[in-house]
Amino acid sequence: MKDGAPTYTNLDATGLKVGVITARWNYQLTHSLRDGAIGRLMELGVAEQDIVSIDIGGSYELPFAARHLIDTTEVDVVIPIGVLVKGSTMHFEYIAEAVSQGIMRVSLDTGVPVLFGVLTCLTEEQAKERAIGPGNHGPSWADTAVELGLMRKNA
Ligand code: RBF
Repeated sequence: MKDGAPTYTNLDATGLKVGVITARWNYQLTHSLRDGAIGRLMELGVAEQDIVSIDIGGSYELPFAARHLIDTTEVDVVIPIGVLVKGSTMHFEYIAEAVSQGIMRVSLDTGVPVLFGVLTCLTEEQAKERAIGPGNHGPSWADTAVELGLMRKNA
């Protein structure tokens, strides 16, 4: 566990329904993050049939897809997953800003927690370190999702 990362205890996610949305851009990284998140969700007791996992095009589409999942399924919490790598144009800045604002808006508008499972990296190397192997952020997103999902479900 890295310094500064929160630790959680007594997370029992039995019965929790979780949406996972994965962007296909940088798919080797996003799918590694997704697998890390889903593996941890199941360790915490989420049943396979209670995980709704869909793929979408790129990170920009994550807020819409999160809203769609919330409106059409019974998910208690959503983990949107994307990897943005800074390029030589302004796309990175526009997409990162829109996605972070959009995700927060969906979460507060619907009352369903939606995490920020988006890596915004300056280089591919940074992205790999955070998506593959021991630095994979997916499992810690799963911990956060379960904590918030239970908060809402048990309210
Ligand atoms: N989507 C990502 O998830 N990660 C990226 O690094 C990324 N870079 C992009 C760079 C350019 C120049 C463009 C045009 C799109 C990029 N996208 C990226 C896709 C974006 O999130 C979205 O799917 C498309 O713009 C279609 O709405």
